[in-house]
Amino acid sequence: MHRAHTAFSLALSPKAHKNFATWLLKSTSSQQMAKATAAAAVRTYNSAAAEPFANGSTASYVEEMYNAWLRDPTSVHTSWDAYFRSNSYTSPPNLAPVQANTLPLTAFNFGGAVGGAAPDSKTIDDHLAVQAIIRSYQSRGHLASDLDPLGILTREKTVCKDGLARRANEDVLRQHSGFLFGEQDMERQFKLPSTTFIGGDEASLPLKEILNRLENVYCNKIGVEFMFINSLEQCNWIRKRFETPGVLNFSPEEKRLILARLTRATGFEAFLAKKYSSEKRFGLEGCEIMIPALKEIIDVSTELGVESVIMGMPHRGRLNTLANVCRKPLNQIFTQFAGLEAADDGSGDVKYHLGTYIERLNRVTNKNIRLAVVANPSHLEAVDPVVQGKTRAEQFYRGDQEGKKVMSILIHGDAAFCGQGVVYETMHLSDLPDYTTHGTIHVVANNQIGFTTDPRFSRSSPYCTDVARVVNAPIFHVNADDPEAVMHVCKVAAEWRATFHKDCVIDLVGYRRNGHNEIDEPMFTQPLMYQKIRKHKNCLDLYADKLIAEGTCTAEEVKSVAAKYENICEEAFALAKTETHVKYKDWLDSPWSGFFEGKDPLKVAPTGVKEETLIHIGNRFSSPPPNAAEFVIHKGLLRVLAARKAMVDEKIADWALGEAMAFGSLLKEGIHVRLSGQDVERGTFSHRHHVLHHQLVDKATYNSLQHMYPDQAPYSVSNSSLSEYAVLGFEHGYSMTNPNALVLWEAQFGDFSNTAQSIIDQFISSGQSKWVRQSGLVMLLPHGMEGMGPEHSSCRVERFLQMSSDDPDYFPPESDEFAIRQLHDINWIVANCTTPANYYHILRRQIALPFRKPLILCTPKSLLRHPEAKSPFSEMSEGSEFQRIIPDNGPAGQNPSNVKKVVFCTGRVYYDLTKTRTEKQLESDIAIVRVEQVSPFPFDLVKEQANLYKNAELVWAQEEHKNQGCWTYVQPRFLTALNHSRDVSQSDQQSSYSNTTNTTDHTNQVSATDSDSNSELLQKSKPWLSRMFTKESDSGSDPASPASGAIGSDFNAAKHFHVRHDFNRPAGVAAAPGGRISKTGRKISYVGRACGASTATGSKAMHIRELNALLNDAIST
Ligand SMILES: Cc1ncc(C[n+]2csc(CCOP(=O)(O)OP(=O)(O)O)c2C)c(N)n1
Ligand SMILES: [Mg+2]
Repeated sequence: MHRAHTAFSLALSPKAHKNFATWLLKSTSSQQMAKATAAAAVRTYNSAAAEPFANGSTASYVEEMYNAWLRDPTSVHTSWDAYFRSNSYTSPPNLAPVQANTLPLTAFNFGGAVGGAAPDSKTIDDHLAVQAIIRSYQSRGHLASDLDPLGILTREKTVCKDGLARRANEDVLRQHSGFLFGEQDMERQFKLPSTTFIGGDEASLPLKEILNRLENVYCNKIGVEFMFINSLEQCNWIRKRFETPGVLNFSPEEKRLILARLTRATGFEAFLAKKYSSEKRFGLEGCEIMIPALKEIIDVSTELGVESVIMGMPHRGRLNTLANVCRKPLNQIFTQFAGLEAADDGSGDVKYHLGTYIERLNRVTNKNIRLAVVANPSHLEAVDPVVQGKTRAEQFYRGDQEGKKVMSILIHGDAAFCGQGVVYETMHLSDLPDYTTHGTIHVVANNQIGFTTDPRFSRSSPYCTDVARVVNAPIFHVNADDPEAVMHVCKVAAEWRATFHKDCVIDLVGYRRNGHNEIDEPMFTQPLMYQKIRKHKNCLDLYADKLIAEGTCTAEEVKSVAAKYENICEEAFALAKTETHVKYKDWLDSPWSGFFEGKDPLKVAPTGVKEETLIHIGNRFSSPPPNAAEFVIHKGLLRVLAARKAMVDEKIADWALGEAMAFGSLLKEGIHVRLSGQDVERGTFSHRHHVLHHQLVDKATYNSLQHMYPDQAPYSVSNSSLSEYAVLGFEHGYSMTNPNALVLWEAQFGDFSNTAQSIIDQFISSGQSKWVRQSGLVMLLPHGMEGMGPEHSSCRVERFLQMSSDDPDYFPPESDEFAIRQLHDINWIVANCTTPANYYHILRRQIALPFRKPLILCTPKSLLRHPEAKSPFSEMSEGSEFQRIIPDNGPAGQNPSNVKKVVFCTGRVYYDLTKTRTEKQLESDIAIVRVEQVSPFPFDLVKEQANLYKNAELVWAQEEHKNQGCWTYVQPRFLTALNHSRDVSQSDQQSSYSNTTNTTDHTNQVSATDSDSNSELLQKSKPWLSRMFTKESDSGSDPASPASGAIGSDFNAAKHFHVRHDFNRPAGVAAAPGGRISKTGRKISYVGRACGASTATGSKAMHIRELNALLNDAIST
């Protein structure tokens, strides 16, 4: 039905009508054709043509069909039968009687093979059927293609009426499966429609040949899914690439190259299996063709202009990719197996997660290429958006606006590709103007299993790749045991990307020869599949046999290529043995060449700027576009701009202005600023308004921050797709590329960041520790309980704080460099600013630091418009800086000895507290101190404040519940700050978020306890554990460690925890005996809500009651 309907639809437009006639007529003389098309053209202008439905010859033909069908449904072709049955056809009033000026089909003077007469209905039916069959193959041929190397899913061929066995079955051909053609029709010539290229130079072919060619193209080792693509041009492009005769012919040189690459891929796994038989490596066996496949994609892309490829991939085949695609030195890879300690900072990661970056000559294209594999966590697919962000950033910095020079390749497992939602979320970034990377090639290493689970139980979609259909990406399924088919698909994929700059997917259907890892037993769960696998020859052997049989190479050559590679491996293996340490820096995926060199690692550049700069930015930010007369701005926004201008004139800034000052001044200094997130252009709370929209012209916008200075850096602010996971991952990736950029992601409300939790846990908080990779990404998280109910109240700051790596029990040495050393040592910064000026400074400090740390910033909602939450320009101009703590500057601060109570707090509750204090007239009795930078904890300033108010009671007041907010983080740190001591109850381990250590993976550490040598290893990798079992008298100072350490020239923090600990110990302060100092000094108590399960109450009245209670409690003496 669909086919017939399509044919019919084609008849509707004059052009389509021509097409229709063209394919129907086998050999019409040009004159006849001209007559027919002229008639069609005339029809365009007659009254009938104005009808929205068909007319003319086709219409009358359809009507004839319809009438015949009404009389006897079996008298018409099954396609017409189905069509009319579907009620899709309604006879329009103008169809009968036939208009006098229309041309019935019989007016065509058929010539050539059809005898120069009007075609009979069988001829037409047969042509329609052939076209429908061609279309069926194109649309659904993949359903019957021979994709499974194990043959488990491969369907048997069926014998057609003509006696030939074919794969295309009912699923493919539907109503045409038992089509009317018999053997007698097989030699009949059929005109080929313009939507097929199987004919090559031939305009018509015998039916038998048509079917054979279609079988070969669509139901062989490649299954192409593309007919859902809405663009006819793209569909035709793909048809041409697969249907043109001879596309799968490879030259002997090409074949030998494939064989050589496959030999390396296979040899690498075999070598590792031989040398490290009990190690997990997540080998590629069963899908080794992925390596030549990636190389082919890179070769073709390089040939087409790509200079840099950024890859993201999971565990499977990762080492092989590093070795044979990136050409990472084999000895560096083998060193990872040796369980060596690291020579540099960081806790490291397991070998099959590490990234790399390599620049090398592509020998095939003779062009230089950069290859990066982005380090990834165990969380499958989490790296996808990170890779995209990094790619986008690299394109941006190279001015590669169309993605011609930089591209990304994402490699997936079959189970993860369909199972993980972030794949879908990432796909949806693919065509967004500010997020597109102009086409990603996705490669699925489809081994038809996920750990122990069959696809039958892990997905509801027919293919693991169906998610890609949503973005109209063509999907090329291919049997991984057919190297030439795979190479062809890869070539097409690379050309597709270069032509259309859209995503596409290669589904390499292979198998997994071993268990999930090399130690797993797959027969427990997939016995039948593995019986087959055990008998199945590997791809290399199959291909070598084929090439030998056809005479492309000899058995000796095959052997010698393999032996040569094994030699290379042996040499690298010997070299690896001489290594004593691994270096994490060798595994860095985003080196920042030049950034660290020549920098004083303890120097922060000033963050205040000249007042005239602030005024200039303020004036620009509050002005309409230069063509204001034509640009119609919303009246409400004119008021916003006017209010901004008034503030600038008064030299004060509210939140939005403070932010604009930070952005504008950085842009002036050549720092690219990129802000992304849901609705960030306006701002969720309608306070930002960076993009002004012309009220009468679509897409006419003005962004003043892009027009501050003629030579400024680019500013980009982008409303994102409604995804946190992918977008935060993307921005993290973006921030990895260039340290000289301020990249910010804003959550709509802070709580929504939890849907990006894997990015936060796996990348942002632990990335430097695991992968020596730094990022200065800023997360803006609206936070604060304002009676809006439990949602939207909390960014769950307690979780971020719990992941902060500063030691609660350790007071670092006090010096002028206290703050910067703390920042250097921690994994990220968590802050909650109460003033626009401090917000401005902390943003600028991100760039002023000589290193990069992620910044987690609780941002306000009501403070955006709070009359007191404003800062004078003097707090942002030269000489001013970020205040980690804002002391009480009122009567209490001026007369500290009279103060009875000091209330420490953070965030917006400060304004409630001061209001209550004023109401109660306790300004001299109670000091309120704001902790603006919560982590790393300002031990030094807290101590200073506590000393200032010697006689006062100390409390921490927070609006969040006791088990939430900052209390659990600040409490032990307050005790340490107040008593300058270490806690007794903790063992000696310094906090560190990344919970793996150095080079040895966790499993090995656990099993290591079995042997003496291994327990030594354990002691090395977990010194705190061994210390727990030493006598107290042994655990004093470590004579080998310096009493105080200077940061080395390369500014790596001391590499091992015990060294770091001693390095941090204040000079002259001896370690406490056994680390046991009891805390008997001052205390801090908690004021606020009790513990709670939800972040806030749903009742506004209750919220106010609770808030008042805590304010009363805090502000009382
Ligand atoms: C988000 C996430 N959930 C669960 C796991 C645990 N896990 C590791 S590998 C794996 C199976 C992956 O299967 P597939 O994607 O097909 O890749 P394959 O291992 O078969 O190459 C699972 C469930 C994980 N790593 N990440
Ligand atoms: Mg799998």
